[in-house]
Amino acid sequence: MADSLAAVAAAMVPAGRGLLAADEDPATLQNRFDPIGLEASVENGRIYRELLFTTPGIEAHISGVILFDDTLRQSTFDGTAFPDYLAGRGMAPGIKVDLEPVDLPGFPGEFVTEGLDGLPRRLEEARELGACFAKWRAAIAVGAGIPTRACIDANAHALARYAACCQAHGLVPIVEPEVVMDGSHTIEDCEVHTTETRARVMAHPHEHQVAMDGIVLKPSMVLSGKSCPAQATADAVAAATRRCFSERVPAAVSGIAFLSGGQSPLQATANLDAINRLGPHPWQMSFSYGRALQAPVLDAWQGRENFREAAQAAFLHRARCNGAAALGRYAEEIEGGS
Ligand code: 5MM
Repeated sequence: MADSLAAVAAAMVPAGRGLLAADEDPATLQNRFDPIGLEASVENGRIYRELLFTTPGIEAHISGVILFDDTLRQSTFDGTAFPDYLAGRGMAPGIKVDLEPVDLPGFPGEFVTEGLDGLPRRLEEARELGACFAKWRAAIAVGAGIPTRACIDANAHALARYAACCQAHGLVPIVEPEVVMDGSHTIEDCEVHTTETRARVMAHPHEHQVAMDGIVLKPSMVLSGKSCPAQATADAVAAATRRCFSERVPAAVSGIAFLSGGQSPLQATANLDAINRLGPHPWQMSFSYGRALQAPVLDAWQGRENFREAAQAAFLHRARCNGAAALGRYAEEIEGGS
């Protein structure tokens, strides 16, 4: 079992490819659709996801797709279940299994992600539906006096229990500790909090006997807070991110696939590229982007069938740029030609 988990995990982060996070819950999907005036109905969600998944050539850059529970049960227009469709094109299907972050009692402004109750049953069902991996996101907020050690530990503990449960049910866990970008904190503050979060998140799986070669780590990059007046350059982001993760994440971990977390699509690509240009490291350092891959697609699509091809071209282009960045080979010329 451990071997096959390691093989699946390695296949999720191969050289020059990364993951598409398309696991928005209905409320988040509505937020994404609001700017184009589209209702996030079940069918509109299905149509949009079909547009993404059926983009010609996308499998050259996308190794897997994280799905929301309802999408795992949906099909293409001609009746092929999405997990089968994705697997048939060499893209691993996975499922978001965390529920939502809820207030952490006693710690105002901090959250802990729920979803452990009933998790074994949900994982079993997801596996039967074709999922080969799962995802759980912990959101660590930064502000005055936060994050606290209690918040980081509560989330790290839940992530470890989730990861152990996934592996027991034959699914690779994506472990996603996100130090949230909202706020006016500096990149130096972010590095301190990301380092502490990484250390605690890496300690708990070990205690819970999680096989490290059977997980994919999905962290946030070390960034300036969104409203910090001094925004760090890509080189500074890369240096701080590499300091935080290089040599401190066990080499056995199959791969690191960063989230975009509210960076613009171009920033997310440039930062990933700068991280990979800083020389060799033990794992693939790739992407698992939601907004940074999808924002240009939604802009191009506008919810209109006649813009479908333009939307798919925008998706393919962004995926190609990020695939190049995962190898440290992104260049402005690539942006120019789609
Ligand atoms: C696609 O968004 C995911 C689910 O978000 P909700 O729980 O709000 O519906 C999210 O977890 C996502 O997988 C990651 O945060 C990465 O997305 P970004 O946009 O940060 O790259």
